[in-house]
Order: sequence, then C-alpha cells, then structure tokens
Amino acid sequence: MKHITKIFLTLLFAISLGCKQEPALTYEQMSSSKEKSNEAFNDAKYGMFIHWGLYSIPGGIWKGKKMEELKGPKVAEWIQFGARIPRAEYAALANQFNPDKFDADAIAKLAKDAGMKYLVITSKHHDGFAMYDSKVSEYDITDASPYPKDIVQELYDACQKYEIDFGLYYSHNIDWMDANDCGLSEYIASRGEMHDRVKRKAGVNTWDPSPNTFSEYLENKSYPQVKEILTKFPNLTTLWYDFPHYVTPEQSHKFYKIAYDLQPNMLVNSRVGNDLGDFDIPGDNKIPQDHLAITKPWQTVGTTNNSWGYNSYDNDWKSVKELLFWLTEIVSKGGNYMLNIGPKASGEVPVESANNLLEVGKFLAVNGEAIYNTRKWKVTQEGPTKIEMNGTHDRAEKADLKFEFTPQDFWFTQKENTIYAIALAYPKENEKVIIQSLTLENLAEIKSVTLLGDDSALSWQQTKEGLEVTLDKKVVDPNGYALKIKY
Ligand code: FHN
Repeated sequence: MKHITKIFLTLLFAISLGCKQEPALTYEQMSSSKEKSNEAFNDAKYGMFIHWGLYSIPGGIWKGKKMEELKGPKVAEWIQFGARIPRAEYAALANQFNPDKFDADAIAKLAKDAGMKYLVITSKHHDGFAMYDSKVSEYDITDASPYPKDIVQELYDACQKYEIDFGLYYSHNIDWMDANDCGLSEYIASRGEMHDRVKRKAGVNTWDPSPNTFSEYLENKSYPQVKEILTKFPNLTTLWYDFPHYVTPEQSHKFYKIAYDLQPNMLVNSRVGNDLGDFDIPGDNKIPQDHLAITKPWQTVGTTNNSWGYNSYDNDWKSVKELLFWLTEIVSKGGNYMLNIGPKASGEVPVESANNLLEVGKFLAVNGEAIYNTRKWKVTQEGPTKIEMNGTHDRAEKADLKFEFTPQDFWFTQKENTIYAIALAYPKENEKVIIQSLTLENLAEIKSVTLLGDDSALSWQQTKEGLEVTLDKKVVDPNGYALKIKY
C-alpha cells in the first residue's frame, strides 16, 4: 500500500510542477507582441466608424430642445446626458427601436466601395444599451427592442463577406444605465487631483445614477461584456475603448489584459486609459500638428458632419474635397483615418454621407496605391494651403473654412524607393507644376514619373527647382490625382 501511495504522491508532485502557473505577462510583453498587427494597422489607413443606438431615435432633439440647448457635448449620442433623461424614460426608447431598413450587407458594401479597409461599430455606447445579443445584460437589442436580430452579428457576418476587418467600440467606463457615478467618487477618493473634467463631472450620471456601485458595474457588466464580445466575435482587429477618465491604472490594465488573453493579436486603442493601448488617438476630428512626437501607430477619428450619432438637423456634411483633405493630410503624417457614419433609427445611412464616401472611394480606386501600405516621408506636404483641424467643434466654429486647393498643393507618402505626390487640384491645361520637395538633393535622382490611373507617357524633368511635370490634359479623377515617382 505504502508503495502505491509513494508513486501517487510522486505523480502528484510531477503534475503540480507541470501545471506551475506561468507568471502573468507584463503590459510591455503583451503590447510588444503585436508588431504584425501594428504593421497591418499602418497599412490599412482608412476605415469606417459607426455610431448607432437608441440615441438615433431622438436624433439630437429631446422634447423640442436641440443638443445646442442642452448641457454637455453637442454630439447627438450624448442626448441622455444633455437632457438629463432618467434611465427608465430613456430605456423606453428601446420599445420603439425597430430598424426595419437596416441592411448590414449594404453597409459593409458601402465601406468596401468607399475604399475602407476596416469597420468599428459601437457595441455599447455611454447609454449602456448593447447593440448585440448580450447574455450579461437584458438591456440589449434582442431582449429590449422589437428588432429580432443581433445588429453586431449581422454586420460582423457581412464584413467577413466583403473582407472588411472588423472591430468593436465599447464604452467601458461611462454607462448612464448601470455604472452609478461612473467611478467619479472613487477617482476623487484615490487620486484627489481635481482636473477640470472631474470638477465638471464630465460624462457622469448625476441625475439618476444606478443604485449599484461602480465596482459592481465593472464586475457585473463591463468586464463580463468585454469578455462576451471578444468571445462572440473572434478575429477582431480592433477593440476601441472610449472615455476612460475615471478608471484606475489597474482597471485599464485589466481591460487591456482581458482583450489580450482572448484575442492576443487584436489592437487596443489608447482610450483603454492611463497611457496604455497599442495605438494613439490624437483627438476627435483632430489632425495632429506634432505628428513626429507620436511614437505609436495612431488614428484620427472623424465625423461626416459634426455628430457621431445621427443628428436629424445637422446637414453640415464634409464635402468630398474636404474628406480627401482629411485622408491625405492624416496619411501623409503616418496616421489612420476612421470616418464615422451615424445611421438613422430606421437603419438607413444618411444619403449625403453615403454619397460622399462613394466619391472618395472612386478617387481611391484610381489613387489608392498612394495611400494604402505607405508610410510617411520626411516631407508631409508642400504648397500654399495650410489647414489645421483641432477638434469636432473647431471645424463647426470655423465658418469661413474653405476646402479649396491649388495645383501647387501636394501631400507626400512613400513606399520603399517610391514617393507618391497627391494633388487635390489640377493645373490649367498644359500648365507645368513644380514639386519643390523633389529636388536632387532632397530626394535623389528620379528614375520614372507616372500618373496613377493613366499609363500614357508623361512629360517631366528633375531640375534644381524640383520635379517639373506637365499633365497634358490628363484627368483620372475629378477631385485630384497622384504621381508615382520612383528614385
Ligand atoms: O463621448 C464619446 C463620443 O460620444 C464619441 O463616441 C467619441 C468618438 O471618438 N468618443 C467620445 C468623445 O471623445
């Protein structure tokens, strides 16, 4: 008997050695293992953001008051905050949410035809309502609304069909239904410093907070839902956390680790909070002026008008020319552009935004080689037109802003021994353009110059003034062109 016990105990010890827990990876180890995903991110350049939820029903107007007459941010998805709508009253919107015109295939095809390589949709925004069939909370599309289908699942499946990479937005800190005061009191108790944002209680439900604690929200909703969406939707390229102002460094680390443990190759954005994250977000509708200071991959997120969620009275749509400016300015600085659509409550995409996206797509069908898979060059742009964009309201407040460009305006990207020069205006017939950054000393000897989308011969010469090119009436896209310059 003793002999058997001895063997059993030896076996048990051996097994315990084999099962020795590996030490948990550090954040640096997790983040530094994503080089391949970072490269794919930097290649993709352009994607679709979708903000869609119960807020699309009021569309920026609550009991006759527009967002501008309410408190807080003017973007339409903040209407519950702005109008201080009690949770039960806001949740009742779910009873009428029946987007019978939602067509996931059409939206994925729109992204494809727009030249977008990836798509990120709000799985749960600040209002706490899940746009997917959640087993963690019944405050979701399939349990609380008459719409029988799982919106996120439909879009996920459609994106697979069109080979559009898929990502999810999740508001992990702010939740006006279930997060009590969104962690504000813990923040003040533990960190004390009173940022203006904290003094303003930015994003906090102060009018009808849920009775549970913020910690209970994290444990019973936020962490479990993140695990849920990362299990339900495999092979995501992006998890896009947002508004992390009151989470602690430990909580940010936990949100990052949950993502890594379930999908180790997926990128997590910097809004996981507390300086973590695989890629940076310079700001909403913000093009960084100091792009060289950004050491991580980065992404500007932008609206097609001035709101993320559908706003029924905001028809200030970014023109095709403006959208092309945003894209070329961002990509020439080495960033990604994720451009938002805000579907209506019906599920329809506002036609103005869809049409403009499709025109940008036509430009990219001809000139995409100058955008996708490129990297920034030492010169990002030359020419007389300089436009700074510093935020969602910055553009709305710049009434005199015109997106008109000259034939001397060029944006540059590079790929190995090729420079691309992108223009958003043609020269007059037979007028020569001179690209001043492409002198012999600034580049090297140019071997060939071609016009993307047109294989016919192009007259050019490299002089001490730069690269002189005559387009000879060639037009490949009404909104502009790109030169491929090999050296
Ligand atoms: O508060 C949100 C806002 O509603 C929207 O989702 C944007 C998108 O970047 N993020 C937060 C504000 O920065």
